[in-house]
Amino acid sequence: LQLKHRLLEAIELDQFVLYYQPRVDAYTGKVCSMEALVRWIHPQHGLVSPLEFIPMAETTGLILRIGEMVMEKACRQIDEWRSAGLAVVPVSINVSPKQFARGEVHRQLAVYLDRYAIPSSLLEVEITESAMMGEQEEVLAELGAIRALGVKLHVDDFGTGYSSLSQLQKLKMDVLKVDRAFTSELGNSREGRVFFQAIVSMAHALGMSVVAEGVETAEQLGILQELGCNEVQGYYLARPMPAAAIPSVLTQGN
Ligand code: G
Ligand code: G
Ligand code: NA
Ligand code: MN
Repeated sequence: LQLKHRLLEAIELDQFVLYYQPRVDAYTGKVCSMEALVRWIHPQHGLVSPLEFIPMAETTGLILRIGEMVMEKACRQIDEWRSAGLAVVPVSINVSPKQFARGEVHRQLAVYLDRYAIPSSLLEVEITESAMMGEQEEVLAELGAIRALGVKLHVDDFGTGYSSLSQLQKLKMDVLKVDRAFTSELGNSREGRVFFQAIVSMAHALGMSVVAEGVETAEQLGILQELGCNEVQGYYLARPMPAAAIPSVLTQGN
């Protein structure tokens, strides 16, 4: 209850910022896109991780306001970078299950893309498997409406839920982000590698691109290159960073 109250206050005082974590092409090392990750700048505690407030935001419904705020902040930031003449790469935002279930994400995307005059190819949406487990017709309608805008869809944390790759293909997901639990197994066991290899092969056969999350070592990156993984994200390549650090990443990487 206390956290809920403080979260509400934080929304009203606009105490949130977005950090950005680059994703790079597994072979060229070129920055091809990035993920927006929300942070709460708490007046006493400093930077607070979403792990500490997203769950509460979900149960209280405050995630609806935070989610829309994240969408607007990402669009405003993309507009600023474009106005500064930077070669902006697509930015993905995380959409939570409750937010997705509302069926309003596509309408909000249309509003902010229009307000900031952003090409829809520059904004992408990440959704977990569990968020797509609702009524199939409604899920299909919302995903279709998002895609109709030209916004690509990522399956976040793939492998932690129960969806099959064929289900994801029916939902026409564009990008499979393999959960970092599987990336961390890569150097440890033959099974880990075989498992990842199977995911990459099937995803490619079904027309989906593959991102490995949580890449922390050169060894993992090397294996992922052998497996044909498309893009990599993780501390080994780049940590989430404040918006001010992004211009140098974009000019270096492109
Ligand atoms: O940035 P960090 O690794 O601390 O994020 C922790 C968790 O919070 C991750 O699961 C991430 O997906 C989630 N998260 C980060 N930013 C957002 C956001 O803007 N919206 C939602 N719904 N989740 C987010
Ligand atoms: O659930 P989601 O995939 O959105 O989680 C993103 C979170 O993962 C972010 O909070 C980010 O800080 C964290 N993250 C990004 N790269 C790495 C990594 O290489 N290792 C670990 N342990 N966490 C990472
Ligand atoms: Na994510
Ligand atoms: Mn993820």
